[in-house]
Amino acid sequence: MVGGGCGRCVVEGDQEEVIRIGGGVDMRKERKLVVEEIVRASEEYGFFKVVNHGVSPHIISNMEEAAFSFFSQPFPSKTAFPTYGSNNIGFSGDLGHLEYLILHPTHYSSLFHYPSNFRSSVNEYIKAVREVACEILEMMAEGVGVPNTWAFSALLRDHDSDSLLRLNHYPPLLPSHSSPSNSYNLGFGEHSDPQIITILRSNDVHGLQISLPDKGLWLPVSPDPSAFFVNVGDVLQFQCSNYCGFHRSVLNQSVQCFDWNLKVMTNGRFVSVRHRAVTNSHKSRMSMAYFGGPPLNACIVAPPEMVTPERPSLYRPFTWAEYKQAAYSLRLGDNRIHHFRSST
Ligand SMILES: O=C(O)CCC(=O)C(=O)O
Repeated sequence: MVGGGCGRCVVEGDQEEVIRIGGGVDMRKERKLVVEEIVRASEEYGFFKVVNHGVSPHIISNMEEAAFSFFSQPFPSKTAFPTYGSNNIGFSGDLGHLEYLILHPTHYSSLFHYPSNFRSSVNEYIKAVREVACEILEMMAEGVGVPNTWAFSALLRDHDSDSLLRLNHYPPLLPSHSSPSNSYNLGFGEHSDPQIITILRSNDVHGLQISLPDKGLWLPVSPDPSAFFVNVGDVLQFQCSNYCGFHRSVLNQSVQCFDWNLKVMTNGRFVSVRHRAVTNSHKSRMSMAYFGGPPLNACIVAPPEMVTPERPSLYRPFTWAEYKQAAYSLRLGDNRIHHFRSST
């Protein structure tokens, strides 16, 4: 169990492995300890659980109820919403046993067609989880020694931040529909999240699995509806981010100061976690993933102070728009980070 009470787990297949990851990160603990735990987990797994995160259970249950009620509509009503999808994930032929709805928090007009109670549940939820994401990013910046701790979080707070909320509904899989050749059926195939950070939460139904770096094993993650799971995204793995000229004027900072302040990176110090969701349950599973992304024209580039002869820059500079386009044109499980390595 990742981030669970006992910190032990059994990995799928015949091979059993007990892995010590430790309990979930308790956000109410002394800040210094929280920072250390977050950095360690981000370096080792790119994944951790946070408890005592401060988001009201009321906000969470409203969002979950709104999501269940959306998915309980007849199929033709759901397909009337352009960002609703089922079974097809992305544009490259990936399939999964799920239905989903994508909501863009910064484009409030995209919620225009939804009932007002749905809209307010979404807006409240996004506001609350974005705060959690920003707080974590500020601690990460502090932990890796970035002088301005808002360096990462500013990308999510930016008016043009390309963040989104994805609601995934995995209906119960009847035994007659499950694949006889597999001990599991894929709800959402293996991938890493392209953005900076993901704040993920599910109802009390199993399904999420993470891949352990260098071990080739899948680790089932016990659900905990009172907690959030945090995925390090690809951009945070590379990251250093630096806004383009447009943003300089928006934030009204001196260019020199602004460049310095927003130069943040992990240059491969953190890893983005590969994960998947399986449907081996007879219960409906609902997951809600907030993906914190930078503005489209944010430049992702390693800053000189993090690049040394011993640790040369791993990735070439690129914009988030460029990376996003690559991510969307490849298969879900493809290694897209590889295309942005300095040597290619
Ligand atoms: O349902 C889950 O737990 C994972 C969902 C996921 O990986 C995604 O939406 O990208």
